[in-house]
Amino acid sequence: NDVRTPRVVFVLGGPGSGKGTQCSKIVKNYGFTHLSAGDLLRAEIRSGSQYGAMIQNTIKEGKIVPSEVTVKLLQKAMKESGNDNFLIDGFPRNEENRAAFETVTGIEPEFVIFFDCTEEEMERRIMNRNQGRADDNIDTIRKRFKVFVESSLPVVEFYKERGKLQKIDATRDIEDIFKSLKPLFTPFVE
Ligand code: UP5
Ligand code: MG
Repeated sequence: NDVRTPRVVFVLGGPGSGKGTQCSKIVKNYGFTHLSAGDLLRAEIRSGSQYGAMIQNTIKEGKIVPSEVTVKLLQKAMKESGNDNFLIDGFPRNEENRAAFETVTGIEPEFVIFFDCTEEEMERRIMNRNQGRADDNIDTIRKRFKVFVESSLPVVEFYKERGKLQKIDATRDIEDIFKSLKPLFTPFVE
């Protein structure tokens, strides 16, 4: 049977909460493909896409790119991966994202991880990152926090109400956080 339904885990959390860091560790140990929606959008800017300027401005303002663009990029990356298990990092960021992904792909997440972290700690982590991201400046960081609280936390709440949320204390060190994630993924390797 070659019609397999992909298994998806959404990885949510504020800017700098450690989504990318923990996804890399999960990938190494549990055979998932990591798709960071933010990374896909940044690659789309570099590719010279017709949406490049729009995406760049949206990211600089800390706002959320329209779903049709992001969902298309995610779908394409899923197809190209040849894998069936996906960690989707930093998506869905609002109700529109959530509904569009479900409608277009027909996929509902197995579960949803939420990295719970204080803004003080997230700000410290981002300001120490130094990877030249256009949104890693104090002005844009404040905007990202505001959008996260107003638009993304309601999505976290949506999955909590459906019993799908795994809330993780993300203020701890990298290894301690990973230890709490392991039991969530061991069922997938058996
Ligand atoms: N670090 C990580 N874990 C640590 C720990 N436990 N203790 C101490 N330090 C830790 O980590 C951030 C930094 O902290 C790193 O230097 C790391 O070493 C250290 P990282 O793992 O990179 O955190 P992450 O949560 O991935 O932070 P990121 O900045 O990537 O989160 P954002 O959600 O802000 O960024 P993303 O790339 O997802 O989105 C960027 C923008 O793209 C959005 O603001 C939006 O404009 C746009 N976007 C959309 O419009 N739609 C989408 O669907 C997705 C993005
Ligand atoms: Mg990231």
